[in-house]
Amino acid sequence: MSMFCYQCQEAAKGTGCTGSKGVCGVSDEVIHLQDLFVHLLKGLSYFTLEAKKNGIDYGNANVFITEGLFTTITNANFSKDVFVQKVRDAISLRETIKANLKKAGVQVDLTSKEYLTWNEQSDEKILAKAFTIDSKIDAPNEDIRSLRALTLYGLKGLAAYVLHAHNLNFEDKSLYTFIQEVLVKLTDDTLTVADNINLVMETGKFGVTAMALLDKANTTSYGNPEITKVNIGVGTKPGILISGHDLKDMEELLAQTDGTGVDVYTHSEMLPANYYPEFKKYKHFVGNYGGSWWSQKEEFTTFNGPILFTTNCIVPPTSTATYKDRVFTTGASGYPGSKHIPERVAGKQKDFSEIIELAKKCQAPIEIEKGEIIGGFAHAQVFALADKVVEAVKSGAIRKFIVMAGCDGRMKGREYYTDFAQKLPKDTVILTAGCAKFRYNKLQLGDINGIPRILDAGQCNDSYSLAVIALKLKEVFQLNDINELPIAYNIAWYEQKAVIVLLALLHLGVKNIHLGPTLPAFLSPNVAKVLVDTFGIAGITTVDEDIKLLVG
Ligand code: SF4
Ligand code: SF3
Repeated sequence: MSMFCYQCQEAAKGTGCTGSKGVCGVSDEVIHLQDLFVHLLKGLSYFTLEAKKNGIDYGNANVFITEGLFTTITNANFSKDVFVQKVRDAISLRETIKANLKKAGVQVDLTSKEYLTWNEQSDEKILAKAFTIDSKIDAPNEDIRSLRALTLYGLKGLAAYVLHAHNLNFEDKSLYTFIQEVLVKLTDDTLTVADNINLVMETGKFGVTAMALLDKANTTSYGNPEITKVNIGVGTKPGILISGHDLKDMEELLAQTDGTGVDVYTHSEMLPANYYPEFKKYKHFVGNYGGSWWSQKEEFTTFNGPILFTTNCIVPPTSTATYKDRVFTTGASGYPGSKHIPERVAGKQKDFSEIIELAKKCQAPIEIEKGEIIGGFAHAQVFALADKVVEAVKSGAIRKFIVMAGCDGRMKGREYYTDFAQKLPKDTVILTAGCAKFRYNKLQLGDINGIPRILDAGQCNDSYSLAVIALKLKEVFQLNDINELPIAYNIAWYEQKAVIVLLALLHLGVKNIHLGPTLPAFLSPNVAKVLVDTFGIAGITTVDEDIKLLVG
């Protein structure tokens, strides 16, 4: 069976990737293995929930299922061996929980559903089975299929945020249980279209909980992000470039490189690490190198030193890429041929010594740009400026805020976002989070009474901060509805973290979000219509038209 994947914005021809390779470079084997793995996670979730109900041991299923979903996010893990092993581990954990249930005399449903029972261990059998899975989320009704896709992809984004919080020892057990309940519900053919719409909305609700938890984990561990001028030039020492979203990895890399003569730079979604007080204390933390994820081929070449991926987005290096042997992965990320830094064992840090030793033998990075970018406008920092902001709105100095959070991507049409930012009237302020910002965060857009016209809250999960700011403004201006605020939404999406951010905003009651550069391929015409009719979701048109519509 041919692979089919339509989980990201790059889905081929706007419908889905088929054949032997996705547009992102993932192989059909990996896509099939991911589908088999998610299929088995549904069975594992079923038994885990039964065990929970009966107070029976379910091992590390909470973290295993959450981390498992995270590894299937676009551009996170390209390694066939990783997924073959994950399939094996899912089966073995499921069988252990089943045995525990049996021992305790609990009767469980052992129907013919094969994800509850399928049990093979050899690489060949696992791969052969993977190719029999229909990669479309299995349901004959196209609207149910579409809603299941929307839920599953949102759930993957949610799982990523829950795992980052877990890495910082912050947990909310109800989130693990919710993930498992949803996975089981995605197999329930008795659920109607209306039930599946509810499931989508519930996922948004738990998305808010997950982002709030991660916000608490990040700010408790590293302090509240503060206004920061981030250096985008280079130093004279060799460096390590750290990409992705995991701040625990950032912490341990900074601690282990301290005093070694090796500098640390952030790349893409790790840029906001520069805003945290706890990381700023390291003198060898030089700043940020390069732009967003898709420009990595050129930037990794000139960086000269090792690169550590803590999560997505990896672009497969070409066979002639000179930086290939300098790429390391850790956590949910993986790439065949790249060295993977194993998980931390209890009470110990991850061991980054191999990366540090390699860095010492490398040249310092080549300068590709100079100057500074400003960021750090998460909720606490914006609240500290609240008087100034409220005054600027009341006086009319700020006419409108435009939320331009989300993802960046390599599609040419995304130049739209640079043009849009540039052409916005000078009495507007952009609120951003996620890697979408790299389309405009180096433009000189000036400030309004000392308030920069681009306020970057942080990573994609820090979109939560933007929601907190909006709710605060609603309170200050004594409005009944968040939609009465002078805020418009023009969001860019690429992968599944943006899906959970979108569902979280819908749960908070935000209406009239514009979503681009294209609408998801997994929305059926009827589901798209529900989103348009209920929430006023729309696509993008031209820069001029959209500015007229959003700013007036
Ligand atoms: Fe295609 Fe996106 Fe799936 Fe990659 S993740 S195979 S680009 S739809
Ligand atoms: Fe970017 Fe991949 Fe989505 Fe965290 S790093 S936002 S695309």
